[in-house]
Amino acid sequence: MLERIDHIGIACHDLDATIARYEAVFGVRVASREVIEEQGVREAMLRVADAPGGASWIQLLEPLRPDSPVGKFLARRGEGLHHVGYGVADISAALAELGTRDVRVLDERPRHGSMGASIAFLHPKDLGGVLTELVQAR
Ligand code: V0V
Ligand code: CO
Repeated sequence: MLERIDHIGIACHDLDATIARYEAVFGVRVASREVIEEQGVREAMLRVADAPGGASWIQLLEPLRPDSPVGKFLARRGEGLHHVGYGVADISAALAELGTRDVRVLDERPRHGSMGASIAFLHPKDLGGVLTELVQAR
């Protein structure tokens, strides 16, 4: 089911400042910036590498409002690693399969994600404390 690591999501208070840090430290480039209202985030995707299965990304996340997943995470834990996104070939098939397993699927149907992807989340308490995202790239 899991084909590769698509991205890691990092929660931050100041998106522009954090982009500048990553650019300065690693020389990585922003490939995409979006506001994704449904998820309550303003985000940027920074390209890590073009591996054979496709690039992987650092996703920097700033909350649009305090009462959002990233806003609550920042208040509770501060800045840091928020989630891991795994690439899947067919997210609807993956969700159907996971429905028969012992894990809480937070999205019954895929949602709109960054760069035209389809995404769905799995509960961190069922996966070693790590919020887990499935990503079917566009
Ligand atoms: C919360 N908890 C986490 C966590 N967020 N643990 C690990 N990683 C996280 N990111 C823990 C928290 O410490 C609490 O544990 C417990 O879960 C309940 O936390 P809460 O603050 O009361 O939060 P809830 O229950 O209201 O919501 C938590 C969940 C929520 C995970 C259900 O954040 C959610 O639905 N997330 C999925 C959507 C999302 O995160 N979107 C933003 C990324 P203790 O302290 O009680 O032990 S958008 C994105 O990635 C996009 C668009 C993309 O990639 O394209
Ligand atoms: Co993500």
